[in-house]
Amino acid sequence: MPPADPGTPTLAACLARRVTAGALDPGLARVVEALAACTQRISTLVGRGGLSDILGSAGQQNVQGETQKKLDVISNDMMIEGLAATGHLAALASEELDHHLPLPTPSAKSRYLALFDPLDGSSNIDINAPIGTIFSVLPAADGAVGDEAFLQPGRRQVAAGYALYGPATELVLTWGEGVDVYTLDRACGEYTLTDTGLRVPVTTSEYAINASNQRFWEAPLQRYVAECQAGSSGPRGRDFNMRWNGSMVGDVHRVLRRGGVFLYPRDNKLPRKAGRLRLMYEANPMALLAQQAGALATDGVTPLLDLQPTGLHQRVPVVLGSLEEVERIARYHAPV
Ligand code: AHM
Ligand code: MG
Repeated sequence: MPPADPGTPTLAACLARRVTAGALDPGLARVVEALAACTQRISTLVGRGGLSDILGSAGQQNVQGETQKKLDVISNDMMIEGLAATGHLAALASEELDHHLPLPTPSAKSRYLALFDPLDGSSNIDINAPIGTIFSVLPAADGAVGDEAFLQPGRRQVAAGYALYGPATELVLTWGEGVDVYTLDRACGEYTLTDTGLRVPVTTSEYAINASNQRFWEAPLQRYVAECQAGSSGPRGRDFNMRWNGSMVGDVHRVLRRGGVFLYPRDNKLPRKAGRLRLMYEANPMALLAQQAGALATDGVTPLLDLQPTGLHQRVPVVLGSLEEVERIARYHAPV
């Protein structure tokens, strides 16, 4: 393969530079390097589509009662295999595993916990539409680790990001110091820095929601969407556009890139569930990315990053995006 373009730093070079500057713990760099390598492998597989035996159902359910696709299972196995040997992870947790998986950590220092949704947007797999991998890294305390060790508020994340498998594969990453985008250069097999310091516009005229659930939404969301739909003839005084990818990675990526608000609210379709999306490995990493890009992510009222988790697979309502819209929705939730 040809070498990477020397003018555009690779992820490996960016990690090495931060480690040398003392800005990044080498153990964490190793963990992120391994996460990125896993997503490269998944990207290669996804890119083969129907040429590999990866499409369709795996014929089994995960802990959340969802039917797993073959690619959910294969991606999960790839993530576990790729992360097991870093020597810096005390344990990992996945959407596809009932409980955490402890790992051997030869290093007493630099212990971390990794959480991931190995293949987000599963319903898009068989139609060749955008899908992704979402990940979060938390610090690990000394000693034995159980599921409860993962139940740390999102503000404690030391790294978070996702890979989007779209027309291009992009890795979007934060250490809590801004958001960088790396594009997979298929010619040299390296993630290459293509954008840095993403900023989400404060004002937007675009929203994203699965409108087929409208009759189940609570009053504040009914009001918000009705006002967007009323457009220039309603109280907002301007027309809005709606987009829905069916993959959180695809929808959040659009919001990070050009602004907008992504909504998966609490509804009364399944009142037992607080929402559709999972706090620990979907909402929290996206919330850190949003916050680092100048946007905001709440459950309608409270910033997601402030929530004290109560379960590994806990679900949460998500309101994420351009500041003005997320703040407006919080006002609509305020008691009158
Ligand atoms: P998954 O992790 O099983 O793929 O489920 C999460 C996905 C999100 O990516 C997306 O925002 C949402 O589910 C789509 O839900 P819907 O089927 O209501 O469109
Ligand atoms: Mg998901």
